[in-house]
Amino acid sequence: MTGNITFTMIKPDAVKAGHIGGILAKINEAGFRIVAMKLSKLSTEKAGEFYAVHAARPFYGELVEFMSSGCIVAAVLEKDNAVEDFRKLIGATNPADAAPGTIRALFAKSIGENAVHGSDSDENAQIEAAFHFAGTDIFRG
Ligand code: FUP
Repeated sequence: MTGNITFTMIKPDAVKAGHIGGILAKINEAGFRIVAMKLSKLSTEKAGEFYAVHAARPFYGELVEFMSSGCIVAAVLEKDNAVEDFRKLIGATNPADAAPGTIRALFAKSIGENAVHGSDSDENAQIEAAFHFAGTDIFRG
């Protein structure tokens, strides 16, 4: 079943702006099934661990501070070709470059506060889902 799930977070900017419902509606309309979901808040340690791959990048400190600045919604989504299809649905990292109608074009403020996370590979989808959810909290069809 690898390839059929992706991991997403609705980031603190979008949660604070009241976009949880709007973003979940786009996710459902695009044919993804929510198989795990929770409102959560990352500690700076957890945010740092999640984004460890970016530790050497100049924006890492701001990214960790932002991602631990408020609540997030973490979710696992199921669909054929989930990773690639979800990346299309969310649009480019910088909302200024995101295609019209994508989640980032509709809801994101800036490259740093860009409304949603989406896994970039099947391997990372598995790792990221396991980072946030116990296997027993994921309800795959
Ligand atoms: P994406 O996979 O589209 O989320 O983008 P990346 O993995 O390249 O970046 C992860 C997060 O780092 C982005 F969501 C926001 C942050 N970032 C910046 O703040 N500045 C940048 O120039 C690039 C990324």
